[in-house]
Amino acid sequence: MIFEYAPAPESRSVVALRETYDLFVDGGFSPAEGGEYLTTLNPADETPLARVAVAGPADVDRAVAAARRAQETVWGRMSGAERGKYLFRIARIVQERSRELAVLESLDNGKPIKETRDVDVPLVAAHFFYYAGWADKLAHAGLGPDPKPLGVAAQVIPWNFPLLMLAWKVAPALATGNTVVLKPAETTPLTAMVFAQICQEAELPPGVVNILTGAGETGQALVEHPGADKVAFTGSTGVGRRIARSVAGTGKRLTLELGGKGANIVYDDAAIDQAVEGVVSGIFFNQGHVCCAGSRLLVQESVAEEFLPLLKARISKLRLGDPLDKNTDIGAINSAAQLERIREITDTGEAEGAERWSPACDLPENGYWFAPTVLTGVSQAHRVAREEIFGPVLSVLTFRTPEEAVEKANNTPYGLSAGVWTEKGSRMLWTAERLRAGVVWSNTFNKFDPTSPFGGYKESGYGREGGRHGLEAYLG
Ligand code: TAP
Repeated sequence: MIFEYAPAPESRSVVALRETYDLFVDGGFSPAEGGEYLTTLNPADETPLARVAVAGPADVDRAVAAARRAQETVWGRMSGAERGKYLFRIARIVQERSRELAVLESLDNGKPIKETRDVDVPLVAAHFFYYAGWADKLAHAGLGPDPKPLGVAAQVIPWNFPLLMLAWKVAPALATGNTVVLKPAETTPLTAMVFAQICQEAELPPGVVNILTGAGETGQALVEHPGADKVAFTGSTGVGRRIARSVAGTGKRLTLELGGKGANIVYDDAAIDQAVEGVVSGIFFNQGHVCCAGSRLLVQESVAEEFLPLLKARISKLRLGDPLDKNTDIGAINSAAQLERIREITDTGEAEGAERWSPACDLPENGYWFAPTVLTGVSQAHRVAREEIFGPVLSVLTFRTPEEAVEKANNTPYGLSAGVWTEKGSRMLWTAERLRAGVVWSNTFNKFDPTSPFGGYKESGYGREGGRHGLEAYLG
C-alpha cells in the first residue's frame, strides 16, 4: 500500500480557480445580499481552494422569482425539441470541459481522479444526453398525451458525487420544462459553479438554472420557500425526514434519496476472485461515501475462511493517497466532520466486540484520511451493522442458508441497494425477488446508467431518479 501524499501541481493547471464565486441567479453572478462567504478546502491537504457566497433568505427569494419568470415566460413555453437542443449543448460542453471538471471535483471532494475522470464526469454528460432525448417525447413518458411541468424545482444535493447529483436533478427537471434553484453541499460547491458557467456558455435563457451556495440553512430556506412547486433532496435520512415534515400539507411534490446500508451477499458457489473484486469496489469506491455502497458483506459460512484472506490481500494492494494521481484507488475523506463520524462509529464497532483490521500504513499528516477497514465478527445488533458509516469500512457477517442471507440483508431500516454473487441463475433470481432494495446488482456492483431508475425503499427515501421513471417526478 502506498501512502505518500505528493500533490501533483501540473494536473491542477487545467483548472482556473477563481478566488471568489458568487451566486448564479437569473443568468449572472451576483454576491449574496448578506455579503457572507465560506471557504471550501482541499480535503487532501486542508489548503483553501476558493471562497463561495452564502445565500440567505433574500437571495432565495430572488432566485425563486427568477426561476418562476423563466418558467412562465420562456422555458415552459418552449417546444420540447428546443429544450432538448439546450440539453444536448450542455452535454457537449461538459464533455469538452471534462478534464477541468474531473480535476476540480477531485480537488474539492478528495475522490481519486480515475473515478472523476472515468465515472463521475462521463455519467454527467450521459445524463444530459439521455434526458435531452426525452425532451420532445414526453407524451411517451406514460403520463398521458400532454403531461405538464410542475414549475419551479428546489433541489438540494450532497457532497459525495457533487456534479453527478446535480446532473441527476437538473437534467430531468429541464427536459420536462421545469426551471431550477439548486443548492450544492457546503464542502463541494465548485463544480456546480463551473456548471453555472457552462449554462452561460450554452446560452441557456436566464433564470432557467439558478445555483445558490451556502450551508444547511440555505437549503432549508430553499425547500421551505412557498414559491417552490417541487422539492428534490438527496442527503441524509435525518435531514430528509425534516424536509418531509416541512413540505407536508403544502402541496409541493417531493422526492427523497437518502441513506443506505447495502448488503453484498456472497454464496458458496460464487466466482471467488470476481466476488472479491466486487466487494472491494462495492465499499471502497469513492472512499465508501456512497449511499448504495456494499457496506455489509454477507458471506456464506462455508466459504468465509477462504474468502476473507483473499479479500484482505486485495485490500492490501489498494493505493491510498493523492487524489490527482492516476494510480490512486482511495482518496481523502471529504471533511473533518465526516472523518470524525467515521472514526466514532468504527470505534464503537470494536467496543461492541468486532475485530478490526486495516493494512499496515502511515496516513498523510495533513488532510482527512481513513485507512480501509474491515470489521469481522460483527453481529446484527452492532451499530456498525445497522447504521450508515459512509466511509471506507466494511462490516462482515456470515450466513448459512439463502433464507438467512435474505433475512439479514433485509434487517435494516434502509432499502437502497444489494449485491448477489452466485453462479446459479435461479439462486440469483430467488434472492433478488426477496430483497427489499431499490437496486439489486448480480455479479457486479455500483454500476450506474442514466436509463436505469434509482431509488430506495423504507428509510432510503421515495421516488425514482434516472430512466423514464425520473421524468415522473417532474411532471403533473
Ligand atoms: P446532509 O447533511 O443531509 O446534506 C445534504 C444536503 O442538504 C447538503 O447540501 C446540506 O447542506 C443540505 N442541508 C443540510 N441541512 C438541511 C436542512 N435542514 N434543510 C435543507 N437542506 C439541508 O447529508 P450529507 O452529509 O451531505 O450527505 C451524506 C448523506 O447523503 C448520506 O446519508 C448518504 O447516504 C446520503 N446520500 C444519499 C444518496 C442517494 S441517491 N440516496 C446519494 C448521496 C448521498 P450542507 O452540506 O451545506 O450542510
